[in-house]
Amino acid sequence: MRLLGGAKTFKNYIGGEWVDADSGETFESTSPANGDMIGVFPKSGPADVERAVAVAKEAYEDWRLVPAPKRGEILFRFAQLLTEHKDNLTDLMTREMGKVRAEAGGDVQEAIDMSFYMAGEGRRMYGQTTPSELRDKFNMSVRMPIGVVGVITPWNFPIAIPSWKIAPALVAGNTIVFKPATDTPLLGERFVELLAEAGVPPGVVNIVHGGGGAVGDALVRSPDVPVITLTGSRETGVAVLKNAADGLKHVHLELGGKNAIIVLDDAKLDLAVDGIIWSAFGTSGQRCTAASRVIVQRGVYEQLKKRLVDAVERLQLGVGWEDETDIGPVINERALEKIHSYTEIGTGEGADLLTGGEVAGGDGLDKGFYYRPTVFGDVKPDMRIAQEEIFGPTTALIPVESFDEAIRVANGVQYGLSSSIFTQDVNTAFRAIRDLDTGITYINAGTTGAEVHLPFGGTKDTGNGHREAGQAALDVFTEWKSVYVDYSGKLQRAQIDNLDE
Ligand code: UN1
Repeated sequence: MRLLGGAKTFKNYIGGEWVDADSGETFESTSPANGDMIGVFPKSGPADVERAVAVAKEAYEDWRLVPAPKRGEILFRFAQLLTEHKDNLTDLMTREMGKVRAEAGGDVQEAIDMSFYMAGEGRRMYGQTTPSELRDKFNMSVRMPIGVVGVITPWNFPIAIPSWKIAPALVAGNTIVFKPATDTPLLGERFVELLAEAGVPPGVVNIVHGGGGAVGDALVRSPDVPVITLTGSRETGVAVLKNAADGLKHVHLELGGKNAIIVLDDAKLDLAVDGIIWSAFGTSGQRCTAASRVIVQRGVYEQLKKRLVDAVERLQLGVGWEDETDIGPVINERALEKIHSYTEIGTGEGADLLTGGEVAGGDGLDKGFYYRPTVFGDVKPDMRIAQEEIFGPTTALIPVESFDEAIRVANGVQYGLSSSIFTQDVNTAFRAIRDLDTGITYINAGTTGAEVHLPFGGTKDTGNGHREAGQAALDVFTEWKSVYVDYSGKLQRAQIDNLDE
């Protein structure tokens, strides 16, 4: 096993072997916290993808026949290995991705939970048995694997999200070509190393490093990859869907969010402030589920604004591996520029910049990409900062008069991932559950914190109708087969020969 420290050169893993990119080209991974070099990785292209897809296709012929409980046992061992390596992976994540230690540990834990959960699916993967309309006939449905799955993952949950896709795909009997984000290749590589150590046979999981344009696109267009699963931006999702259309592929997309927390006049304000801080600024706001809007009923608006700004100004920016740090860096310079451009947009639109709004420097922060947690007040629902995904530590306070207006504003965006409401009234809470048009709703908690055994995903432009996590994930990675067994010994025609019964 490779150890961290010093710049090491890493490879693709194809057919059970560690290999360079066909072109011999490389790219570097550096820490967003302080610029340290993390490693050098193969800059792969279509030829590498083709090779990986070919071995994955071949490996599929055996893997699909391995009993699902046995496939599950390998995932169980993988979950145990993740547990053993949790500290090490957590530390690496604070360096390669930048999130703070507690959150990095949560990211790894999410993968442990998902792997144990999907290991159990190896002994469930329930189908249906139903009565037949004819005598001496037996009906059932079973889940069948599909083939090679192209897995394209983002950098913000570099261990958790690969597990959301790879664990269910594997237990169902598919094989994998995995392209991790170029900002977090080492975490992707460690993930695959541990899967191999857990006993995944050669060719069943392959990793090909490189950019979306070269590697991702080749996967999406490959005729031998019937399933693509992507977590990324709306723009990438639309391009993937278009490029996969000619192949009539199964495409699972988990895209953006513009998630809102509603705070009503009867809310417990300190609890709401805690929920907002956690959901808006955790992972430096770089979650699809981040709360980038806070919709506040007029009666508590001034009070909430004051308490929130006070709390935000106490947050400590720094490197993720120091215990006193509350907020780590954002992922790279491009992100920093995008986030700052939204501060300018918000100010230009006439929103009230209450705190933050600048790149943070001093105390060694200049070596990384740090942005001060930013809160805008008096934001109008149609302003760009209240409509577009920023993916950074910026949130917008939107005052409203009533519950109905709050729901209208919350739903008035193109995305529909997560939502939350703070209220003490149980009737109001249930109305919100009914009326908020999102895939996930929290009552008296922020917009983040999904657990692995319930469906994860969203409505509208957040995706294309699929869900990951829980049993719903199996729908992405399996095809239903309906089976009819006629043991009457004669021809019995459905819809025709049962009419006399
Ligand atoms: C994401 O941001 O893409 O509920 C995933 C949450 C985490 C997962 C977020 N458990 O925020």
